[in-house]
Amino acid sequence: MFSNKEKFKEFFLQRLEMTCGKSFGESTKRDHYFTIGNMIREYVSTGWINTNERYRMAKEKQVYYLSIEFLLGRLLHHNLLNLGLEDVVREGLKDLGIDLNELEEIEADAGLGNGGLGRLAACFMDSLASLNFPGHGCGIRYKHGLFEQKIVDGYQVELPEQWLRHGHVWEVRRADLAIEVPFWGSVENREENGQLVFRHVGTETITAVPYDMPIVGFKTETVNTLRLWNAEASPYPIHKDILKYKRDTESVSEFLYPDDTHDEGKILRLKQQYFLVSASVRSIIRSYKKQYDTLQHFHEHVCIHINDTHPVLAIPELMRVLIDEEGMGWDEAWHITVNTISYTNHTTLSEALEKWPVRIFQPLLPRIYMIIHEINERYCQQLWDLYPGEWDHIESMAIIAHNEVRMAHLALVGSFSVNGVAALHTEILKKREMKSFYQIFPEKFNNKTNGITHRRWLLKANPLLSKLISEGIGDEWIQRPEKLLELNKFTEDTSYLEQLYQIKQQNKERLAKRILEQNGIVVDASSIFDIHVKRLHAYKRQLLNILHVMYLYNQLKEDSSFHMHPRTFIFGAKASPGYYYAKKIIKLINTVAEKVNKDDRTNEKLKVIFLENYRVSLAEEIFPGADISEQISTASKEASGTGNMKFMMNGALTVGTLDGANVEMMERVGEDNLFIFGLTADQVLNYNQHGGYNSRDYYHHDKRIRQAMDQLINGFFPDSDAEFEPIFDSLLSENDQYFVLRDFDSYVNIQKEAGATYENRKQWQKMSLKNIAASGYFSSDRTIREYAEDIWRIKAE
Ligand code: 26V
Repeated sequence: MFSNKEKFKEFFLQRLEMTCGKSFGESTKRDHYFTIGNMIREYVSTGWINTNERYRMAKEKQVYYLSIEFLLGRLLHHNLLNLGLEDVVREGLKDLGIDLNELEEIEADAGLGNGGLGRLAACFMDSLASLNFPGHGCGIRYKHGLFEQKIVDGYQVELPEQWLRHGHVWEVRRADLAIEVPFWGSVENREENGQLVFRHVGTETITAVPYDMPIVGFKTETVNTLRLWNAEASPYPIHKDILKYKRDTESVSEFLYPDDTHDEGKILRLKQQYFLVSASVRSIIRSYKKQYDTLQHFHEHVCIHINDTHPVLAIPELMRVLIDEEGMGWDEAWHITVNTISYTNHTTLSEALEKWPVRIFQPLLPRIYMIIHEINERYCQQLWDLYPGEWDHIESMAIIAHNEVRMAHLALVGSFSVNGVAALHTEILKKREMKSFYQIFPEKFNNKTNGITHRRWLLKANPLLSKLISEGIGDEWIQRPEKLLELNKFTEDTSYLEQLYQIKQQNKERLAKRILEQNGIVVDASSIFDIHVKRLHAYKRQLLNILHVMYLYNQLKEDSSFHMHPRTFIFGAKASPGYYYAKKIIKLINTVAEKVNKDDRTNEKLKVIFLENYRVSLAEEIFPGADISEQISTASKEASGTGNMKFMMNGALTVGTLDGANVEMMERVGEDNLFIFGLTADQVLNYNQHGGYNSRDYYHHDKRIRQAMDQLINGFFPDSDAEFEPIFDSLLSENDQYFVLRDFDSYVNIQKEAGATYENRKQWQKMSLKNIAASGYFSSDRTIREYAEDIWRIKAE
């Protein structure tokens, strides 16, 4: 049906009538979108069946990537591109008067994630399939993905996101493969043939129904599976209040990260985690048993990867199945479990390290709790042998202590591999955060620097640049992104550099158009587009950026000789609904924007834009239009960052600290080709350990800082009363935990240098080209190959 344009049109019109029950004349854009989507999904199904068949026959080792988040974004264009069908479909639709780009805009983002961790999972899915690895995803089919952000009066307002409202063409419901997941109840034990046997009774069960999505590799036959579990009421409920039971049950897959400030929310989150893990582990074992008679060699054929600690209950769940359902002894089950599970750590922030109160955990998951308790007992015994008498040390490493279950400790003990996501992050894990674990399990620790799929973030998001690259070095880079290095031969080629510049301008115009549509503000594409997009968090220091903007504004107002190249500061960020401070920063950015954009004395030079509802599809328009990429986290706090790589691949220059993967970006592109400033991780960690930082000194001795900070509280922003006092206090009375004031001067200087460099057009383009050339290393294809080889030990088909 896609062999040529004419055939495609014929099928399309036929299918439109069949699926929508309308004539072409009556049909809407949405009907067109769904028709195309359905056609593609069906087209893919043969490859999907064949891939599964191949995996079954070949008995190759499989990896399952368990993640509480999959931030996929839109799939129509992505699938067309990977299948090599884009041209036929675009041309065919054009003949019918339909614009493919408009249809793409109809698709809702599958936004089942909150930030880097979820987007990484999505990039990994693409690389696994594109490299023909037998790797599948397991997640939750949230009814509402990450909230939709509206900005009202400068404040963030959250609306429930509705990606499933019109149905989702890329999923297939597999009710026949549903799994019952038990909660609550109690554990009975009795002796059978001289062995203690456990039974979990009096449970309330939730039915996990899989929705499978095909993950289409780029120009390959491989179609892997992303299985998302939907929570539904059991078909045979024994409850009196059926409606309440149904509501409670379905709530498990209703929202991503429900509010956990109260016990009810905590229970729901823990339920989600066990729901994902139990359904996934048991469905993995179910397929395994179709091929193998015993589970004794399970770990040689299956790897279960846990993306951060949210799916860590896969460890006790696998133990439970092996012991309670398969009748295995503890030691054998433990051997298999530890050798099946691998774990990635994505953050060292202590507030993000999960801990569950035993009073919540034990009643909800009594059998799982028993198993964790036993794991802890045996492990603490080992610790005792290693560190006799050192109670405090043992307690600090225990899995259960102070009436809490520590999920990261369970992951460290129950897996064979623990990896960080950038070299610096892994070193910090080994030397500091997880030092005591590294001492006893050094062989488990390894680094896998993150990557991004260059197919979505360059080939799809930036077609103009992709074309120029292919004209320069051929199109082999699409299969082998490390070939982008060949672009370095153009660093002295004025004509090539000029084309690069023109493309950047066109992408900036496109972004400017989006800004005009969304914000009603005209921005000048000849200004520097300086962009800061990521989740809003104090450590990511959007505050440092906006204080610098305030400083520039003050300079422009006060010093008529102050020169700066015109700049448009663009922000995009969602704050967690309960994160009060982060929401204040959003309000501050919008308040500054309001003032600065309206000031006719300065707004030729300085504009501030807050793009609401930052998400994957918007990001795809933002990265290609960036000149400067803001990666300014307090050193040591950002585990890796992946936005930094997307900017780099699209030719933006980084203004950044030596944090996360920025360090490796610098090593690859050379320190002259980005703008590095601020404290190093060692300096920050040193301050944290030994003190010695007093933010007041910076407030008192630096006029620029004092002026901008005073403006937060002195009525400079009309109607804002005490609005920004918490920000002022965090910097002063709370001694500026993230070293914003400490790094301010060095940030101002590097920004000045970046501005001056931009005015040397050729120099800038040369640096930009070198960044694109060096970005190939940060393709997730490289990352996935490393995981496949060093951790999962899987082979490409
Ligand atoms: C964050 C949040 C925030 C919202 C409420 C619930 C919740 C639960 C867990 C977390 C931890 C998120 C960890 C994370 O996303 N880490 C990011 O992982 C990226 C991929 O490895 C990495 O590039 C980023 O540096 C790191 O922050």
